[in-house]
Amino acid sequence: MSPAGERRSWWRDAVMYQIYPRSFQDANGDGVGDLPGIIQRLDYLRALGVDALWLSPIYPSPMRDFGYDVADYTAISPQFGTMDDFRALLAAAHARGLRLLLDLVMNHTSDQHPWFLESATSRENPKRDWYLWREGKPGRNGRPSPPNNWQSVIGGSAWQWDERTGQYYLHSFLKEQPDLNWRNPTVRAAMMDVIRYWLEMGVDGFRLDVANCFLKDETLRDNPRRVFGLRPYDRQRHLYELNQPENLDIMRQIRATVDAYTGRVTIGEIYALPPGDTALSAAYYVGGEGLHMAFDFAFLFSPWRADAFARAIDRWERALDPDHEPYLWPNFTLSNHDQPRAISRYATARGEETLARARVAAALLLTLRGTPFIYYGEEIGIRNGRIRRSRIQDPFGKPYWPIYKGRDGERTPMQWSAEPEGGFTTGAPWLPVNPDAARVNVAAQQDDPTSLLNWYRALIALRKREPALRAGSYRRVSVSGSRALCYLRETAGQRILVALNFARNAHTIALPDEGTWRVLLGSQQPEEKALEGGALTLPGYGIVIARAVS
Ligand code: TEU
Repeated sequence: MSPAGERRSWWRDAVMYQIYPRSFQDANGDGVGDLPGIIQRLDYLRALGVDALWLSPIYPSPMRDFGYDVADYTAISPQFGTMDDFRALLAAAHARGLRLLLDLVMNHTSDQHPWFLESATSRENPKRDWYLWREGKPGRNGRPSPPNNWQSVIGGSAWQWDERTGQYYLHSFLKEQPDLNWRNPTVRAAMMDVIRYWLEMGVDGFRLDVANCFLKDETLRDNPRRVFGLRPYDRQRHLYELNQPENLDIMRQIRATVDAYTGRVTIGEIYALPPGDTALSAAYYVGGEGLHMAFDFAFLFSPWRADAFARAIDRWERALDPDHEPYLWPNFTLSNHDQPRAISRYATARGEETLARARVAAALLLTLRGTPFIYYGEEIGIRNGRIRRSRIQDPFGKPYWPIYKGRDGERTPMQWSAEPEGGFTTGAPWLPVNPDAARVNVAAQQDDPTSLLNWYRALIALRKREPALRAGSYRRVSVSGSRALCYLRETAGQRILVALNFARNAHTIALPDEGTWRVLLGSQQPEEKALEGGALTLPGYGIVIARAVS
């Protein structure tokens, strides 16, 4: 494949939309979102203008981690529907020009997966080596202790003792999520079959859960300690269970499997938290015939400062080196199902100001060089839910309460209308619908030209219309401390200027002095207004997207 041919592919031009299926639309009244519900909302998504949907896991699962504990990789959870529903969703999405990506959770399975159940029966079982079973070390009182000091993300040792066979197994996450042994070629082959199963059906690609965790140090060395951190997990440097060099080989194998089919895409979730250069970790997995894309989560942890965002963009741009062949491509994301929603991270005491920030954030996300990922509800300004302790569902939310309340807040139901339960369900929702649903909902924003929803639509439509916004280079013009960021997106024939004021007060920026600029979209300025060269004064939270008029 020629690098030039690689430069234009649908996923580089696409706007992606993440659906957390439990919370999107419930069609059968059981309080949990489902596939028929998603089908009902495809026209909404089409009108929003997004190009592809990524569904968080929909496979059969005991739901200990709400689907990130898979019990069968090639079936659909009855909670979400049937395989016929899935085929219907795929066809209905494709009929509307929407592509569909699945979430593949392949670092671990559920402890209820038949592979693990078999593996746990005896040390001699042929599937024993599909997981990471190890002898304990001799501990105090003759009791065995874990093979090394690795911690699970949720807390406590990553090793679970199994009484029946007298060994430990590794679980990087919950103990109900045993890690697979990716050094075993049979495991790899089984997973490639899973990938081909969905590709054959017509699925357009995959988001790969914790793609940098699959391989662990072969000799299980202890991680060195760090002094600071909330969880025991944070008080280690993860040298030996993350980012092992051989992990890239697996990504290459996945890429090769996917590339046997045309037009499919892979996006790796690279589990890397600041401090540390998250962009470099992510870039590693897209270089050298690795994945098509990887997430750099820098924006999820960025404070509300123009210079902090500018730095995150610079790091990502630098890590992905635009001159690299094959062409490496960034992506940007403000929110997902694991971190508090952006609008709430950036909220101030004033509702109007919070909304103004959400507009600036959206303009940034949708005018950068790189595929934008929108998290469901972001486009209408769903806030992070406040979940009472008794209603906490996320297992990650329990051990560190009240310092860390888990991830339910960012997973509350989509707010469709002012109807009961926000129009999400006719039953009792699995997580409470935010109390503001009567006011903040799709129906209320649909026909309001000043709504956040219509701002997202306008930005997405603009990105579609203007090649420079999709494919142009990124060049920073100026960054004024915490307050304002201005950049150019340029192709050979087109130059677009984006100026964003992150502050509540007006701010004046210097425009690149060549030519005149015509405003394409802006928060305050009327459209199509020409800007003089020289200086541009942005009102508080002002946004200008303008094209150079030659
Ligand atoms: O996330 C991995 C991960 O980084 C999170 O578990 C993170 O530690 C947590 O959100 C606290 O910040 C992926 C999935 O996105 C997540 O939903 C799953 O729970 C996890 O893997 C295990 O599959």
